[in-house]
Amino acid sequence: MPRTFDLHSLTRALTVAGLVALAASPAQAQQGELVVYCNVQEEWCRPMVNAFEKATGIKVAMTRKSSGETYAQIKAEAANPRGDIWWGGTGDPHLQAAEEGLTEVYKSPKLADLHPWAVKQAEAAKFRTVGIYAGALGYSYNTDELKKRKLAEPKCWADLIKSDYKGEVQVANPNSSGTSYTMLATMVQIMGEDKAFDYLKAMHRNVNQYTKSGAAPARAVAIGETLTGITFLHDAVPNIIAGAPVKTVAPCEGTGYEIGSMSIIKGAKNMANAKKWYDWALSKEAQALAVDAKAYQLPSNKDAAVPAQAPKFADIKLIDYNFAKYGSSAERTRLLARWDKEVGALPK
Ligand code: S7P
Repeated sequence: MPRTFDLHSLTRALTVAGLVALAASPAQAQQGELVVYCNVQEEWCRPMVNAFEKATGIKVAMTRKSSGETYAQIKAEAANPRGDIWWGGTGDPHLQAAEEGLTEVYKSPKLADLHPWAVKQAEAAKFRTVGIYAGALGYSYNTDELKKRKLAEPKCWADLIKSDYKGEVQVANPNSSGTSYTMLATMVQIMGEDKAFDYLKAMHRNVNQYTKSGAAPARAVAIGETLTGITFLHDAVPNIIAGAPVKTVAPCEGTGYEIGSMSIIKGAKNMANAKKWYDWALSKEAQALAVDAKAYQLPSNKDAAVPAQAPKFADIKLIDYNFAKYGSSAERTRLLARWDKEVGALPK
């Protein structure tokens, strides 16, 4: 008699086999997963993910985007969050997300190990974010290209709107890029809002491209695609170390800075693992990974070594950047809308 196909027994057998396989699977599967939205350069995101997976057995799915883009994604996904942890990126959009309730309150036991500026960032957001590094804004220029054009060394923001720099300034779009929003908010704080917009309109005549990513102009400077590029100063350092003909400028009028931040996404599906990442990322061991990744920000853990090549705040004329104001939802939304209308919309 032919054997009959017994669906019930087959399902039971497969279920048992599945359970056995699960019990025998490596630590990774048992520890679950984590979805990381990473905003620093890919070269730093990747080793962070690898080291965390190794330390915890948690499987990480990571995507890299710019800060403004990640903020917009988290907002769009708020009803059904797909990310767990937002690691890195300029502090302003993290503060905006905190104010809008898009991120989770968490007081890490590691807060005690951090510099006051990183804790201040957490307090400003009622513990919905925290500082993980700091870096100053400025620009870099290609020394070979400068010589070819027989120009004097630029030193100030004012140099970037001179007619000699027509088509020779590159900067990101402040909607996608936290770097560029920091520049916009910096100009407003240095010059006052109307003068800042006059300056940005004048700079628009010299801009060859508004990139999506904030660090891209530093790479374009290194290969001589543009004479100058506005970025965080630390984003130009790897190119200088690699031997590119590049110099950085901490502008004479003064400049703003970022407190790179980290937040847990509200409603994270892997909440316990998100907290594990959060505590781990604040440790000196995790922050030490930056140097190998050629990331030269100032770390927030007091015991983490400061990379020798990191631009020193003591050498830079820093403004007293008002993070609470320029990271507020109303101010950030309003300034970006004004930039779109008065600068982004101008013909090239
Ligand atoms: O490259 C490092 C870095 O400059 O990138 C982060 C930030 O997301 C800037 O990128 P976008 O301008 O593209 O958003 C900074 O926080 C970090 O220092």
